Amino acid sequence: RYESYYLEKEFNLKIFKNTKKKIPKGIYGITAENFSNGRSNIECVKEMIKAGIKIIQYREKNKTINEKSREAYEIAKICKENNVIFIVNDHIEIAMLVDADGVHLGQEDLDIKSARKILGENKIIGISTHAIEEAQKAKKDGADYIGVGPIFPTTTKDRKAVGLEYLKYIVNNIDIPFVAIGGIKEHNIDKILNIGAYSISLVSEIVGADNIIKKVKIINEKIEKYNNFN
Ligand code: 3NM
Repeated sequence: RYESYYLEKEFNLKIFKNTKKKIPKGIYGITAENFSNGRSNIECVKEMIKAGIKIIQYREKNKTINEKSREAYEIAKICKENNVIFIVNDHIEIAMLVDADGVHLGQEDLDIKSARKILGENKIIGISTHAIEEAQKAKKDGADYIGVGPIFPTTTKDRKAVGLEYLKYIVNNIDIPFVAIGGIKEHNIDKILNIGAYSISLVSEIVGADNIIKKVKIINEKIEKYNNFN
């Protein structure tokens, strides 16, 4: 039992009121408390927003469902106050509970069509893809965007890198907003930008930075040099 009924009452939420937003181009922020240099997820979110990031995904694998619900609620509030899009990783029930803008699914989670039935047309549904067939299926099933990765080796997610060829394929063949992800750092982001990008996630590189605001500024300066974001 998720106690969602009680949390819903406690939070006094109105669900399904938003109209759907598009995922913005540029940096896609994701929480990762284990890689955050001792900062909490909420501290990281506040810093990422101060740095100008316009979309935040709450990704948390190690807490109880109630801890995650409460944290997601806090982050949803912060995002709303700052006009930042808020996505919940894995948990469609938490996304609904806190009236997030959308949900991000993994290949092993609920399928997109079922998620769409539950969330309706006004919410964003994204899905991680690691192979061409997964990307094609995501598009066919009506995903609003896809994750493309892990491009480079990463310790943030337990998955083998797919390499730049997969990103090239997506850029040239699949017409859907996408987030390039996995092992992307300040020192290798040019390789992504050279191929083309809609949105990019640098998870540990940003949440683990000594200074999140400075790090985001440096990354944004690199992004601005390429016109494929315009
Ligand atoms: N999803 P970092 S890779 C959360 O390929 C996540 O679907 C991936 O973290 C995917 O930027 C990944 O620290 C981890 O490597 C990305």
